[in-house]
Amino acid sequence: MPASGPRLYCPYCYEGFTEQEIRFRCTGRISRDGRHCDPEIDEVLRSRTGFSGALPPAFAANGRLTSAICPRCGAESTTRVCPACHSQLPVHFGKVRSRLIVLAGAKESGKTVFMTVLVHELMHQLGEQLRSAISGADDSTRHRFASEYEKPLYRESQLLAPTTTAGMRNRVPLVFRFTTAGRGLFGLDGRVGRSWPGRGRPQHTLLSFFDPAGEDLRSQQSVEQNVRYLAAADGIVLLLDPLQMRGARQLAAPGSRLPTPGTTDDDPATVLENITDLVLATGGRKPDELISKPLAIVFSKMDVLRHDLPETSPLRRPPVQAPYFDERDSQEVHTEIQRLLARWEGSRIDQIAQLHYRNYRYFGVSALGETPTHDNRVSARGIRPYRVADPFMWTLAQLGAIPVKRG
Ligand SMILES: Nc1nc2c(ncn2[C@@H]2O[C@H](COP(=O)(O)OP(=O)(O)OP(=O)(O)O)[C@@H](O)[C@H]2O)c(=O)[nH]1
Ligand SMILES: [Mg+2]
Ligand SMILES: [Zn+2]
Ligand SMILES: [Zn+2]
Repeated sequence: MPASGPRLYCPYCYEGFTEQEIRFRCTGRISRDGRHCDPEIDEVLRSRTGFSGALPPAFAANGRLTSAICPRCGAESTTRVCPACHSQLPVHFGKVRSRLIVLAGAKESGKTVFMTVLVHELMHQLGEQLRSAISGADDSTRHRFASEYEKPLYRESQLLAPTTTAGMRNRVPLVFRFTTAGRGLFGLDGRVGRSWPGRGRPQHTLLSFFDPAGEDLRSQQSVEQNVRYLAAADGIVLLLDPLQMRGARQLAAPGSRLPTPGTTDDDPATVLENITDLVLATGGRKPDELISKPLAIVFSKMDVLRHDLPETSPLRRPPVQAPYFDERDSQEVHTEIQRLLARWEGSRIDQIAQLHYRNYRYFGVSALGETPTHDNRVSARGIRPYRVADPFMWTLAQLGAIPVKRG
């Protein structure tokens, strides 16, 4: 059978395949004629994800269908798995759009904290604001998010240990189902200058967040493992730590917890350069063409630099609370960061971005809202995020998944 149809990307391993190539996993239940398949270790799944439990076998069938008959035992199965890594695919996979959002950034730039706070916010206040709901798309995401991300940060007030390359498990992205109410419920009228598809009905989007270990992104060589992730990504959120920029570090509020001074590899401009080389390596464009993949360039830990901003800075005002993306507010933040880059000795960042990207935008966020304590715990005042949703909403708006309010 020829492999045809639109290319899909697995939200767990980011390999591409066609719908037809989707495989199934036997249920292991007894079939009508009394046969059944015993669970066994799935070597493909183990080598790709580290999962070493026993499961009934995976088998090939017509992946366009929602069920298939196991050739070994004759039982019907509706469990669809990725042909490349054998992860169980989320229920709506292939039928609803998936958006793969890759987080990138140097070691200690704040990726894990940012992702945890963003998802937590989407589950609570922000979800209400966007009239949306988010939930883990599989058991492993639900379990890992609650126990390894949310619990330490929100219940134990501990900042998370550096993400490591050694542990296989954290190399598997967390996959969420993000559901927004259709147009009718959004209550959008003349305020929003862009048509919005799928009126009235809920819109499902699968979101895959890959939170790499920063130590992976240090050198050109180790970064290459991430080429596949960047190639398949619909959007890239690059976290840069302003405290690794000489000009900004010296402006940090007294008493702020500063990151270990980095080498040139941790310098935000170098990080952007490395990522750009990788995106260029994924190909698909003429040598003189700009990269069109949306790139959100996010400066983290802005709480530490807030005191240095003028009263009128857009990075001091409360963020817009509305179920759409506010283009004007975002442009103002973008311009403000451009101004700050000069002050932080980071103008090179803007040169690299302009030279290579058609669609990039600057953001300033604080996941925690204030500096952690000296022993790296959340302050007694708790987590009070600032503008964490902006890069996410911009990326979704670029991908047509949420409405935009223009100037
Ligand atoms: N002031 C301030 N510090 C932060 C914030 N977010 C993170 N940090 C600090 O930055 C450290 C690193 O954050 P992580 O989210 O673990 O960084 P990471 O990019 O995931 O790091 P790796 O996993 O090593 O790549 C934290 O332990 C905090 O000390 C923030 O919003 N404000
Ligand atoms: Mg991390
Ligand atoms: Zn079977
Ligand atoms: Zn896969």
